[in-house]
Amino acid sequence: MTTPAAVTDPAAEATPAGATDAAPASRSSAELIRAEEPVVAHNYHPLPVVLARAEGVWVEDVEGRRYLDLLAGYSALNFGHRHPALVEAAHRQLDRLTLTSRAFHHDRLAGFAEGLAELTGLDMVLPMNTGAEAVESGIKLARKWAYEVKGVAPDRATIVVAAGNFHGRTTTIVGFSTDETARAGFGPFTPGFRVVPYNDLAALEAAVDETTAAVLIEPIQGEAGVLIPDDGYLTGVRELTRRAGCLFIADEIQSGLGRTGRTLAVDHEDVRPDVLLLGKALGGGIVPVSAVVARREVLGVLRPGEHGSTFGGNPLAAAVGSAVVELLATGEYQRRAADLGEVLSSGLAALQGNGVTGFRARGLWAGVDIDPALGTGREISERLVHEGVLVKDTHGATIRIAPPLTITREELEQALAALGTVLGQRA
Ligand code: IF1
Repeated sequence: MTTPAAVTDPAAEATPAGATDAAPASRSSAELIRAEEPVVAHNYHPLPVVLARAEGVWVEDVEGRRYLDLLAGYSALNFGHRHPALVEAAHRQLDRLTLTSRAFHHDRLAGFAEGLAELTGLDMVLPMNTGAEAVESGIKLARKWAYEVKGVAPDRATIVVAAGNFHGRTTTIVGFSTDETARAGFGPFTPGFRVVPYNDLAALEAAVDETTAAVLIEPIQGEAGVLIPDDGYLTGVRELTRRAGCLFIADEIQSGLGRTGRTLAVDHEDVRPDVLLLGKALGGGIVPVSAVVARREVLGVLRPGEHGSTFGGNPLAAAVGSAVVELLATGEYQRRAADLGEVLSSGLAALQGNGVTGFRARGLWAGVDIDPALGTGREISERLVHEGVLVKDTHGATIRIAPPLTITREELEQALAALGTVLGQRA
């Protein structure tokens, strides 16, 4: 396919620093897309761009076209592509020690856990790799806690979750999804989950009983279209779970680590969950790093042999994770997300009625509903590629905007202008 020249970044050199090495393939974008078809599983339908290098907010395809990355690896790239401090931390660690397994101690784990506990206001860290692993680990932890501390009868523990959830792709997790595409064809599923409507405290109250180990929710539902619950919902969940004697597990894998303008999305209501699930940006866009962070009385129930991971908490992951924690400890990224979030929201408000039928935004994160007359979310995303902007649709006519928190005001305005252009075009 032929894509017109992407938006150019006037501040940048022709190619990002470090891009002088020979291209790994001389095949064109079109050839590479065709080459994937017979050999790569079709569990995705990517936009037709083939990226070869990136720096900061900008990505570049095989033909040298540049795009503003407004997806940021589903928030795994909160600090942009190849943030210098994170790349340096990774390089330094690559030259010293990369993997030990947890059969031995290593010299990076204590610092990582101390930093993360301090950043989140909790006590202990269970390091894992992917988000789904952190969620699975949180589920196991809640059940263990329910049997050992709460005294739930053996094998009777339940976990209450919300409709519209997205917590990952394992069989247990898709078993309590309400998205038929994610779930259908993958049963039989793990029992022990109750689904209630999101943002509905009365329904939650009715679902919680003496078997309940935990309530597991996203403080903002990402895949559902960046659904922000009413003010007071998270406080209500905190109070309800405390009263009911069960754990509050917040999945902040997507909402956490600066995205919403605070370190955590629960910070907007000054709420501290018992268990926090983190992932994505914790690995700085370099390596998969996730974690279960919790109070000592909770994580303390896990003993040797009961849970683990070959790669969880490895030296490279811990070094990068520590550097991420250091970036967040400055507060700079949270401030940027809050300030630029206002630019994003007012830009989207200006498009309201001009192709945008509604939007939900917090910090540098927005779900934007597009007038279906203008095309599907997918079609809008494809047209934005031609304007040099990368986003991803969610369900139906909603697109998701989540740029790196390092984006400048000018770049954000450029992206909003591109959206305005695309919405002004007729399907
Ligand atoms: C895909 C969405 C984003 C998550 C929350 C756990 C996980 C995720 C709140 C699992 C993962 C992903 C995975 C990605 C698409 C994506 C996503 F569209 F589904 F909602 F980010 F917007 N909890 N989210 O959002 O983490 O195991 O993937 O590391 O392609 O499935 P993971």
